[in-house]
Amino acid sequence: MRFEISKIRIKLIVLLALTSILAAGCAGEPAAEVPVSLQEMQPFEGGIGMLVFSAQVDSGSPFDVYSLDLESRELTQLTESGSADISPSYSPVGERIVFSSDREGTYDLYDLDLGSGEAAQITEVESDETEPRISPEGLLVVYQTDAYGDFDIMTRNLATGEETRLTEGDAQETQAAWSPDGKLIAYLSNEDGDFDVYVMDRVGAMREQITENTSYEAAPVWAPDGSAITYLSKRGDHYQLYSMDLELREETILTDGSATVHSPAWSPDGAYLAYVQEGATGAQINVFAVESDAHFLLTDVFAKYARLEWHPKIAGD
Ligand SMILES: [Ca+2]
Ligand SMILES: [Ca+2]
Repeated sequence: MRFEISKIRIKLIVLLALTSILAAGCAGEPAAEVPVSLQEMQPFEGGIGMLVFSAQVDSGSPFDVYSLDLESRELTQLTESGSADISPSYSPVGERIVFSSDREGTYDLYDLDLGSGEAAQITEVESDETEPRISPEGLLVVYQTDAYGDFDIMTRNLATGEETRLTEGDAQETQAAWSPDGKLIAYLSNEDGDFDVYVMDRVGAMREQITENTSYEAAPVWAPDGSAITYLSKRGDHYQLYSMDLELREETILTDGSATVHSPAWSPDGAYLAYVQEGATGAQINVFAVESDAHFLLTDVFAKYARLEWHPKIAGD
């Protein structure tokens, strides 16, 4: 029975990360007046780097981990377990990926060697471990677990297996993301009733609330120079992308409100922000180019895409 309850709970949380952002129903401001149609968007011509994400390419198959080479536009399927393989995160030089999979019944963390293609199981517990991200120096993986009854953030030392619980409250703490210098972790908590973005240090001692509003935030990620945190917030019909300048505490909206967007991921040089935009028949991956302040269409296949992450090294780096 506990298994069933756990499954329902993980569904709620994973859905937040994946597709539940599609969940309907929200009062508020109307959508922007001139919607950007995916069909009308110009294709992205930038040809550097690699994206990793989980995707469901047809409704009969589970989510698997894929990479997309931005130069060749080659899509490579990296996992094929018959189970849901979600939330991929690169190691600092990109030779490995940590991801979450329910192939043993509940979600656990796995370590995929991209050279051999072999995935080694990292956690082996009854609870659900999801949303892993490897620290910038490669020592720790931060992730969320429901082992304590609600979701909490933990780290695990990838060499020793030592685990540290960073949050202990009754609220849901989820979707942790490292600052570029590895000193801080951004995460979500609903301790105020709705979800907000918070920041803590890597042992959970110092905490600071970053957003303070009644809307739901999700999926915080740091700008590569550490100056801002980019996240989703639902203040009208759809989740939109926002960025908070951490020094000025000024929030900027990056998308136009015409469709639900999710899964933001910065390129390592901070020039581009990739994200998923939902359409009527599926989703596409878009790229926001900072310099031109313009949005481009990256993919040409409609699928369910989720949890993008840019390869940490750009070719020639
Ligand atoms: Ca908690
Ligand atoms: Ca909020």
